[in-house]
Amino acid sequence: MRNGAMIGFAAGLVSLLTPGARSARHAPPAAVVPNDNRTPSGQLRHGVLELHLELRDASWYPESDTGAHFPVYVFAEAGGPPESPGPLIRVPVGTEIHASLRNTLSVAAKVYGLHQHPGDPKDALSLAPGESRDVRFTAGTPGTYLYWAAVSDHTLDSRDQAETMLSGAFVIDSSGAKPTDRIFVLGLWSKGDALDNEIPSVNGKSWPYDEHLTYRTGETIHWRVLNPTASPHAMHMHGFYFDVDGVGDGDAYDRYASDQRRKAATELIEPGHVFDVTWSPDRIGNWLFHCHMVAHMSPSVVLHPPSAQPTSYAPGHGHGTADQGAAMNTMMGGLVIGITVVPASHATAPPPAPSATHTLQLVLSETPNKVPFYSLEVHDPAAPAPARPVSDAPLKPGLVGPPIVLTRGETAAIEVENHTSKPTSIHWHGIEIESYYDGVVGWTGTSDHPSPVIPPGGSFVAQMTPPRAGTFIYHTHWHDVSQIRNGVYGPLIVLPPGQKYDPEHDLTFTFGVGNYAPFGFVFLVNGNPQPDPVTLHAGTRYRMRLINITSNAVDMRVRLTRDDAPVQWTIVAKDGADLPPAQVKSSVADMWLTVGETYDVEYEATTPGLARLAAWEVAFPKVAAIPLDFVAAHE
Ligand SMILES: [Cu+2]
Repeated sequence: MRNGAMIGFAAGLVSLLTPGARSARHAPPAAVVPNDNRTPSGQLRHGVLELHLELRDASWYPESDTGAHFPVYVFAEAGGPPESPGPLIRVPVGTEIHASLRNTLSVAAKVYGLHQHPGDPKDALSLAPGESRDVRFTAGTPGTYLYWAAVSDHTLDSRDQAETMLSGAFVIDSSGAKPTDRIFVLGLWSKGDALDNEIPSVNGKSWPYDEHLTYRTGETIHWRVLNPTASPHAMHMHGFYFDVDGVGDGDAYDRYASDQRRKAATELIEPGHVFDVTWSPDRIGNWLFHCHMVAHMSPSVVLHPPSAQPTSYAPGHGHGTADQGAAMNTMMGGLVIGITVVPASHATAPPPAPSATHTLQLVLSETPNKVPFYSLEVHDPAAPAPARPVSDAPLKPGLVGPPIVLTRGETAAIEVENHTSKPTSIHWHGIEIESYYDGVVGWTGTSDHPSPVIPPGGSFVAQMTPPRAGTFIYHTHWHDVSQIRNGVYGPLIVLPPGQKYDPEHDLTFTFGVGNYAPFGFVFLVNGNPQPDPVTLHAGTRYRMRLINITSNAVDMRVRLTRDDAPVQWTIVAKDGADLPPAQVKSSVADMWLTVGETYDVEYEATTPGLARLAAWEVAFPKVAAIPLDFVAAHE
């Protein structure tokens, strides 16, 4: 997926070694101004947009305006400051665009996407150093598009270092539309191929220095999310679903018919792609929309080398009010958007929380110097403890927590007891929960009453009344990769009222990762790198709950095969939300399952035989697979 070729920008390398050090004989390039994509660029008169763009050298400050900075190439509007993302091109359908492009760089560049949409994605304008060119075209079909440039022969998904910032949004509104949406252009600066070498950002800044959004309950919100980076991302919303209204590949856009819009809490976005969403918050408090890759939601190692990091990294007070700054001690960084939902002006006080009728405990403990380091138990008086998928065999550690089973509409109180030596916090992924219980320490809840850390020896009672039956996840929201790679997660299953949990026919496959001898870094199914076969029956319909709660497996593929060919199954739910009838159909059992995503599928083998459920990441050669042995139908 990613091309690791490193570009030897001499100036960049010098500046990386000694940030900010440049020859005194030259003025440093101007600082990049973060672009919130709210103001279209150019002059629109009588159906014609006059637009003058330049490619410029600039210094990018991903965090504070006085912090670490990097030499980059960016777009600018003539006479304006260098911007990241590039100046917003936004016009009504039918607009004629008259654009000029000037390359002020000392290197040649190719500019893509400045043409009628849809168009040929390979269509590029080549500009020698110092060269200017004019283009004229009609905007094209309404939708969300990208324009971008490279100073090499790299494609959009292999750009590196300074050229990764040469990206901008290009939106064509339908006739008469009054834009009230927000546009988020994802960023990923890199200095090599490893996740450790990246600086993720949104609209030109990294959390917590990016913009924080405030909405009212009941408001209808439209967002456009654009990914001109070299990596896929798994964009996850805390506490709410969004409806995916349309998707595009940057050059062609597909607006879904209303019965084909999917509900999602996590949406995969491939390099060069876009998606548009609509959502509406009905609960107040602080929330997040972020990439679920741990590497993209943690402080960038480029900006915060481990040697310089205190054990409890606090991003500080560089953005927003002092209160917000204090609330941001969440050890997050990068591709994270903070959202605060306030009551609508006419809002009445929320009804008092119902008292819990279902009380259970989730107990975290540890076994130092052993694998698994962490072990999780669920004590639920309402349910006999399901067999924990763990074995004493030394090669088969069970790095996964047992399922927690709740009932739709029933208030549950889950007491998380931390018997480990490390602080933690648990996030109830996908559940439409009150903000305070959502588990992002120091952020969710409110600034006066934020979600607390669960210290060693401490406990926290998370209360929730799930409004929806489906497949969810509980997992650590402590941004310490060792917890997510040591099994501090498990399936969270919500059943309709009256239904009993039936693990014979209701199967959960939780895909995770671990890193331990003798396997090294491995994929796990239900906590095991080499799980034992499961015996099932032909002629019986099974529900299979598929969960990706790895650390960074954003482009994970799942396939159910017999005789090496994928079978047909039926997808019935995504992220815990049942699919509407128009979207339920039989499909080939070969699909993406990005990190933080869940899917429920149904499958019935018509004849006995061995099947194999396998998951792997495109860029990573190891496969996690579980054999499913279908025996003759029950008599
Ligand atoms: Cu990401």
